[in-house]
Amino acid sequence: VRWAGPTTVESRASLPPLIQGENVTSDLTSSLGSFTRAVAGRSPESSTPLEVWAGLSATIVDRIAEDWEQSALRASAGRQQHYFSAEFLMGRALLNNLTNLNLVDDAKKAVEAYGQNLSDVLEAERDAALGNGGLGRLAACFLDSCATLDLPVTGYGILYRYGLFKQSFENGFQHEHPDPWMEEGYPFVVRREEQSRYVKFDDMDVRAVPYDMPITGYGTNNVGTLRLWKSEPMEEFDYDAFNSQRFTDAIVERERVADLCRVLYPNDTTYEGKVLRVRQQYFFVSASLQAMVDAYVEKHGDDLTGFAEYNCIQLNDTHPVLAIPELMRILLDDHGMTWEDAWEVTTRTFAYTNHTTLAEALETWEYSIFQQLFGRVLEIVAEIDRRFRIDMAQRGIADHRVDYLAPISNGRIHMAWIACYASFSINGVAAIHTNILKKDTLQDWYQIWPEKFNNKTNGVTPRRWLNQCNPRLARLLDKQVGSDAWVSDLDLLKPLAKKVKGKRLINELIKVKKANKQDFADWIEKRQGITINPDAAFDVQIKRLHEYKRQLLNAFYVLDRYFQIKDDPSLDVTPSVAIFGAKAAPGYFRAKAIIKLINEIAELVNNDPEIGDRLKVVFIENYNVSPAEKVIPAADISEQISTAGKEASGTGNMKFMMNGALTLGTLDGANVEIVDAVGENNAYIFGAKEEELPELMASYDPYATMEATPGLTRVVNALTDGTLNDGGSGMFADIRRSLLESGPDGSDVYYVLGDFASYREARDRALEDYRDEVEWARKCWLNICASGRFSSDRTIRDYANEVWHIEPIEK
Ligand code: T68
Repeated sequence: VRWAGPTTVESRASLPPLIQGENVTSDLTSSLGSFTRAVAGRSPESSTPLEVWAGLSATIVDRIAEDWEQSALRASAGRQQHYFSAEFLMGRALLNNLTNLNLVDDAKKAVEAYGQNLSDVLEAERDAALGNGGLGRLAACFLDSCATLDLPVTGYGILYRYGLFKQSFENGFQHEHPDPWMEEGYPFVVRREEQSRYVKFDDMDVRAVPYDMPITGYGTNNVGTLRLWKSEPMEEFDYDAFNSQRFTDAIVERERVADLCRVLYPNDTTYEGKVLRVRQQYFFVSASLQAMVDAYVEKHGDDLTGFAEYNCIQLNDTHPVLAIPELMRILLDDHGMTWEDAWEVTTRTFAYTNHTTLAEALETWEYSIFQQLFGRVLEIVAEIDRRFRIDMAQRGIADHRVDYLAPISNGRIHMAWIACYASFSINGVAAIHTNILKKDTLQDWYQIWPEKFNNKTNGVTPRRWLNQCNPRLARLLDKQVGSDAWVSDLDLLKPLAKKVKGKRLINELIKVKKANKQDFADWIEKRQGITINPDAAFDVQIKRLHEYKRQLLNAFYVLDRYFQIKDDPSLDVTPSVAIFGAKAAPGYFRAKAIIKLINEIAELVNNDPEIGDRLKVVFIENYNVSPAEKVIPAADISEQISTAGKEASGTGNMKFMMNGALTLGTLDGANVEIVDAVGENNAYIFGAKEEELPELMASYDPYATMEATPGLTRVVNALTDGTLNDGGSGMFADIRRSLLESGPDGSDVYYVLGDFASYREARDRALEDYRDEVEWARKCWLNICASGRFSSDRTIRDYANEVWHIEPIEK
């Protein structure tokens, strides 16, 4: 039974609930009453929706506590997988858990018994935004799949006090505000005081306290764990300092320790060499490894040579790569192993996932930072480096190559090189991305160790991204499949493709999309006061703001269309709404300029009566997991328009496909595989290809391209000719320079002007096709039915079979 949203509450009565009967509702009602009273200190009837949320959430934890304990016991009996990630972008938890436990209907009744409303209660929950974007959300989808597939996998990360900043628009400019996501209480994490560990830095020692989050699976009583570490002072309080009048010193020391976990760094693609960031990384990997090694010793004794038979660690990008020298340190110093034995264990333990080919994202740390923070870890890295150089020389690798690939060179520590050297598996996140790693980014490593390389195309969980966020479509799929089995086996949708000619079915699909669009229109009106026409085509680009993702290309299209209508006020175009959602890293000036630009274009277009419903622009403020759940089910067109070769995979593209939106995209990342799955006729592909770009760029003249493309000069000029106002910031002139000026800061390196004509043609064609409602819906249906390979269940099965070598736990 799933939550159908505030407008259409309808249970799936045909499906037997896991737990049946009146008793469940009355039990739940009485626990909800108790927990809410305990949290709020007043009756559930007069509690706020947030208090009822806390009461209901505590009720859920109460229900799963014993299954959780049993699952952890079973998992620790055999070989286990550990997922290390500095980010987990979990979003909301309550509805996810209610759905997994089949308690949605009972919860609704229980909440209503106290005169409250489940929709308001669910909407009161804050997103756990402990991640920046795709990388962090991928980690969250993976945990969901691992729990559903009964796999013994634990996630490890950091309990940030402030998640990704809250975004507001003031005068069209992005402003950032803190996001204290758990300060009003958060029942889904449990503090495990007795599992604390000490993490030592050369300049301070801190206590690491784990907060465990239960991860329920769908249709199983298996419950996985996400362990988030919080830093605390070694002692509760320094009473000596306090007594000797150094009260403020004692406080300052406490704050220094608390600082460690205070904030998630908001950069997604640029690397920043901040001491605090490397402290965070070391902190969570050291605490996690200590806990793992202790657990091993308790079970198997002090001989750690068999550690890698029972444990495997996936490194989510280079952020947790310090785990490599740290495991060496623990094995050498705490357990007296020889270097050779320790290295053998280490190199059989780690597997590394790369998420980007952008040079500016590669983490390298200044030697002096390691010196200041952890001299012993640096010694170990230096020894890895020394042995690496000998190893490479013996393999006959040229000196300059060895120097380039060494863990330490030019006074810096290269995290990706340590990862490649010490890991037994290296993977990219889409086929094209893995190929680029092999031929380009990591080519030397590929030449030495081709067998380490493998592809694991990303996926997304169909629980959150279809079953929960799109209950109308889910009900339609239930009917077509005959059960909800597709929720944990998305390949079951594949044979439904042959029903594409069915008139009734296609009409139902059209009705579902319409209702979803109406919901989104209502939601955005209430949230931001913008009125949109639900019959217009919803064209959506939601993702972090980055030049390579080319929100600018989209914005230029909108501006061009605006001018076309102004030139010919009777122009007959398919009405469309361009919907954006994006946060820019606070220090990324040009990304912020593009946000301001889109907001200015929205001002211009939305307030021009001559344009009417033909074109509207919506910028979803403070885009996050929850707003994504609102807009994806309502989308008609999915914008995936990165410069070919730049987007490692993309995962939003998969969520749109699952919800019946058609991809408008370049042949980049997982778009390539989406088109392969659904067929070229059911997507809109444009633009220069990855293999064509080097040659194109070599002779590229952005100015001449602009002039040769009808309408484009006017669009680019609008940046600076007074059409659009950047509030005197100079931002729009900077955008123009980035396109037209020569030199490394200009030159249109993301080929925006070069791809414009081809993009315009493809988007025009998509909008034209949109007019044929039935034909369009058929394409949507084929996309939905072909989306099975983009379930994270498939991705996780591949990791489990090919890299982790783990089996579902026996129940
Ligand atoms: C994304 N990377 C890729 N990085 O851009 C995307 N980076 O193509 C891919 O689908 C996704 O990873 C999952 O594989 C990121 O999201 C970050 O967020 C990030 C954060 C900190 C530092 C560097």
